[in-house]
Amino acid sequence: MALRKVLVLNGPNLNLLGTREPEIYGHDTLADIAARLAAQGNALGLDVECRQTNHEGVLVDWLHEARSSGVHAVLLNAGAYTHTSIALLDAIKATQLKVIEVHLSDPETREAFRHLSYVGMAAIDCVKGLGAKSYEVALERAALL
Ligand code: CA2
Repeated sequence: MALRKVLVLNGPNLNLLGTREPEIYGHDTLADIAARLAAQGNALGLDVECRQTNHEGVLVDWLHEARSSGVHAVLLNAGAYTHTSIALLDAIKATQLKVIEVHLSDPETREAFRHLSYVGMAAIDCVKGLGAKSYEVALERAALL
């Protein structure tokens, strides 16, 4: 039987992980995180694919594609689009995907402009503030869905 697929979508500037602001985002690169998630996915019987884009519309397109390809769940760190994107909110609602919101930091303990999450208005769960481990906890939760 085919493995259930989990898509891990990352938004703007997350390609810079591990290069700047390690006190907020840690030392791991996105490639490090992707490699660990792939191994964890193997153990959980999940096919994990990680992607990153700096473009809002690409995230919307990937959510549409996830819906039509029958993805089991999406882990979504939309970066700053989390706090601005009604388009992402609409896409999550329209696709009815099981989306788990993920953040390395805890936006609610940071600047006020990070306290609002449009993604969170449609996501079924949120894991934040654990650094790279946020993704691993989110993947464990996705396996239980
Ligand atoms: O904590 C998170 O995961 C965030 O989604 C990260 C976003 C931020 O806008 C959200 O409020 C919370 C920013 C990602 C920027 O990534 C960088 C990586 C390395 C150096 C600088 C920025």
